[in-house]
Amino acid sequence: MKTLRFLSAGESHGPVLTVLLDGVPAGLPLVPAEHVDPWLRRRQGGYGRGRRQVIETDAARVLAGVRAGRTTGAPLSLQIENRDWRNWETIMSPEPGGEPRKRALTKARPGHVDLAGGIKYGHKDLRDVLERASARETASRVAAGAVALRILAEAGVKGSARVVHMAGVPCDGGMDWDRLDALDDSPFRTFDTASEDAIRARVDQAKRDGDTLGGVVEARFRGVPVGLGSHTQWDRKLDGRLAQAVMSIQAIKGVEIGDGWQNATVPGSEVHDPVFHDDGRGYYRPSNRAGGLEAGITNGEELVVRAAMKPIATLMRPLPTVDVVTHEPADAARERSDTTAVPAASIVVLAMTALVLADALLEKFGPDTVRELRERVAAHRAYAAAY
Ligand code: EPS
Repeated sequence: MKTLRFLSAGESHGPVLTVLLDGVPAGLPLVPAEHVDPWLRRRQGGYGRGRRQVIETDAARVLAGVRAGRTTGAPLSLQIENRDWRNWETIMSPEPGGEPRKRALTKARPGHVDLAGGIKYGHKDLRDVLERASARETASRVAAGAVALRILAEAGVKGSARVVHMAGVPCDGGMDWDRLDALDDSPFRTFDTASEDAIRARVDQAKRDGDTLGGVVEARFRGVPVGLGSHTQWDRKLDGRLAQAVMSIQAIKGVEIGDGWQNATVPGSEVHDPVFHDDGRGYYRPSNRAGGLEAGITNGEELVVRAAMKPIATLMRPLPTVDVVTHEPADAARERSDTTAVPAASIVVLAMTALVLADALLEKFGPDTVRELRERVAAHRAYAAAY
């Protein structure tokens, strides 16, 4: 992300998460309670979450870049408080010295950052790596992504996030832009309410078994202008940029654009989307197996990105591991955790795809202000339809 730049800092049990977003155009209406906090709440929700979410009530506070409800064009800084920090103040203290560290974690959890990160950064208290690897960090991504969604909305682009497979149960049920509220009403963020009982039963069983579960989530955007990204260089291709951003999310192990995996199994005549033109509508494709991207450039169809989430690595019935201090066999550490966080992951995937898409939008249209963005997108849409 070179035009819209995003960085964050903050540990899972530190005092705050800090978000920096550089390159936001001036004049963007931005009121955290209205535009950011609802997304933070959605990320906190979903069936299968642990007790931490009872402690936290995530809300974003603006530290820089907004005056009187509008962005100024200066770097945007947001802060999210970790309420749980009060319970961890001594353990997480940055001050040197003091009593030996409490709650040192030495029994590396298979599948988590613990062992590789401990070796890499030279820590024997694995908390020094796990605190930053924790999915708590995804609250920062969602706050930044909510701003990206605001930028996209100014350009006529709308995003959505849903779960299409969870706990081993398929729950696609098809996309329905007119019923997005139903996703907020579903504890699994799915339109397929008929599958909910089966998913709930599996999550409940996994919790009883001390186990965890994964799933597949989808982020989708409509109104995407044709021509974002580029075919000209590997690192400018938008599909590659999306995959990197989505793969960087904790526990995401697979990314698909459109019908990616299915398309690999059938002939090209059943994969590529035929093109039509209509004077009012411009170019269009009745099917969208490409998921809105051809050769790394948006083609004007809905952008569809799916991501596979592995089960969370902290198991209450732990796997065998080794204590990194004694080198003795041990049961992996048990930290309070979630049984599953697939519905939350859908919001994080939406946030990361929104950031990449907004970056590509700002790169193409180069606006300093939201007014310039709107004008340039409208002119480009007219050009592309008549092309
Ligand atoms: C996480 C472990 C749990 C999750 C956390 C991610 O945290 P805790 O140990 O404090 O209960 O709740 O996720 C969040 C705090 C969050 O806001 O998403 C982990 O180990 O990754």
